[in-house]
Amino acid sequence: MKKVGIIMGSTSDLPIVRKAAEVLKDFGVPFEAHVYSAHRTPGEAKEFAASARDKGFGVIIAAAGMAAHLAGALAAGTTLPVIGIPISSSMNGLDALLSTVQMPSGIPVATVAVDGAKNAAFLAVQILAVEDAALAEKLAAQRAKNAADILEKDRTIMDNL
Ligand code: RP5
Repeated sequence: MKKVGIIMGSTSDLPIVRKAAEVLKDFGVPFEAHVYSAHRTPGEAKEFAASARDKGFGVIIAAAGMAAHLAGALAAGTTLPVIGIPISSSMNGLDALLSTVQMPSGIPVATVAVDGAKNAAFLAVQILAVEDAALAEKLAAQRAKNAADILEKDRTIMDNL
């Protein structure tokens, strides 16, 4: 199976990024995490993007806050899909959301919600599941469990009012 690369701009992003790693672990998807910054370590970020496909990565998750250029910078250096997580380290994450999502044509970043690390991981799993039937089955099972959990809550909601 292809690996997921999880890149964060700072270790201060770790409390959010950890949630993506937990989802990937639940699905048994291999991943590798790094702290590379578009601004503080641009050379390492560029090298990671340039070599990611040859190193067995299938998708990259990039988390950054403030002037969040990391996902875009990685996307500029690879044709692998890049998923951006805007981190709410200032302005409730609105600065990071716009910095991550507003990419020029031809260099997309699939941007999830502010601090949306879980969905970044789910999307990464869905991308890998395009070519992996066993992984697609795990996703379907997870959706079914989600639905069952909600319907169970529906059955008891009147008792809680
Ligand atoms: C971004 O700036 C990082 O991704 C982080 O969200 C934010 C603040 O970084 P630190 O100053 O906490 O290292 O580059």
